[in-house]
Amino acid sequence: MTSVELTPDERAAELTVERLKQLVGLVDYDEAKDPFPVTAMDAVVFVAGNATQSAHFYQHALGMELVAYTGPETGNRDHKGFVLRAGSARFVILGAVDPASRYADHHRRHGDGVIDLALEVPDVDKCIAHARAQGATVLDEPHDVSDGNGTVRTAAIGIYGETRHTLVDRSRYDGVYLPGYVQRTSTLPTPERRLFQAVDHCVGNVELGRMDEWVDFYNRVMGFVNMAEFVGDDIATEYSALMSKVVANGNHRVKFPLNEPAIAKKKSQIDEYLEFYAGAGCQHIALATNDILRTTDEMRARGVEFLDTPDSYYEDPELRARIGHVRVPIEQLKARKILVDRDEDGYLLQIFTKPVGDRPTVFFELIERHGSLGFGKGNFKALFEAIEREQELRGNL
Ligand code: TYF
Ligand code: FE
Repeated sequence: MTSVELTPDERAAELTVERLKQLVGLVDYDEAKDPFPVTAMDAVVFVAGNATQSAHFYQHALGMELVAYTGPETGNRDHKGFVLRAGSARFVILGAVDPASRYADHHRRHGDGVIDLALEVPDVDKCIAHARAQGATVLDEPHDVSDGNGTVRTAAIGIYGETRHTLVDRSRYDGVYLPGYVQRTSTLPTPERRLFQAVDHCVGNVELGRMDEWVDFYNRVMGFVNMAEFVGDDIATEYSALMSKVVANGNHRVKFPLNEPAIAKKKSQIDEYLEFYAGAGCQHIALATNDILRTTDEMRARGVEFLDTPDSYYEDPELRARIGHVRVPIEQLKARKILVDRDEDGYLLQIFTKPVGDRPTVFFELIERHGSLGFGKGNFKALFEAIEREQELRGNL
């Protein structure tokens, strides 16, 4: 059994293995037997209609720190790119400068969204050889990119919709992000304590009937394992209007739930996403925090809008009995609309933002884990009712 080792990014963020285990729920596993070893998320890469202004949103509203930049001033006439950090989480926001940039087309089709869930891997060539043998689409062949700070080895494979996994080996590189980027500091004061520490999971919405294909892709091509939590027919038709399964890399540091629409009484929120994103894509990014109360308060004060949870959720005797004792009185969760769920391993606290762009597509989740390795299945009813209230306001139900 290989135990979990910290990446340089995680060390720089002063995370410890214990802390990370609690934050994102890690397990030990044997990396030597993994055909496609993945170390961690490298970055969540977004395309925005206005990256310059989105970078401001991520600094101000999500309290992230601006650390690197590419653009016309650095010789990149195609697009601007802003790199933001919070703990070990790295977001990259791309926006077209040249009207012929592929990011302009991406934005025309999908609106603001996630183009790349980049993964840090110890051996790009080994991963690509395995992925190719298993039939993956290799979008970018393994190659080196270098500057005065060293060399990054990288490649990319296609996943659902127009989304990709860029693979990055930065073990021979000590620049701020990638060659082509220069160091840049925040234009706004960053909060004294960061508002989140790590990416917990990234969810994909795929077309009706295709969830199992993508689960199979992650199993076969990327050696990912299925996690216990899934939403099947039973829950789907009753209230959720979606089916869901979760895949994770060997040590569960990288977790990808996959949703597909289900035929239910109402129009599925997944159909709404697929319609407005013009296809499959990333639906939400869950951000791990060790103080969801403070983070929620701080983000609300910074203008982030969260989904509403009715008071009746907190007054339900069944919920109260099921969740038992959590670290704060339930009234404090109720005041902030934070959801709570418990399973055999422990409990978790979570809350969801409204969609952050113009289209009803991408949103964020905050999650504080206390032993639970789940995704808040017990909250699906309350959560999906909240989403449907929003869908109705948009005229899409
Ligand atoms: O990642 C998850 O599975 C949970 C639950 O539209 C969830 O956060 C699933 C679908 C959805 C919102 C949340
Ligand atoms: Fe989630």
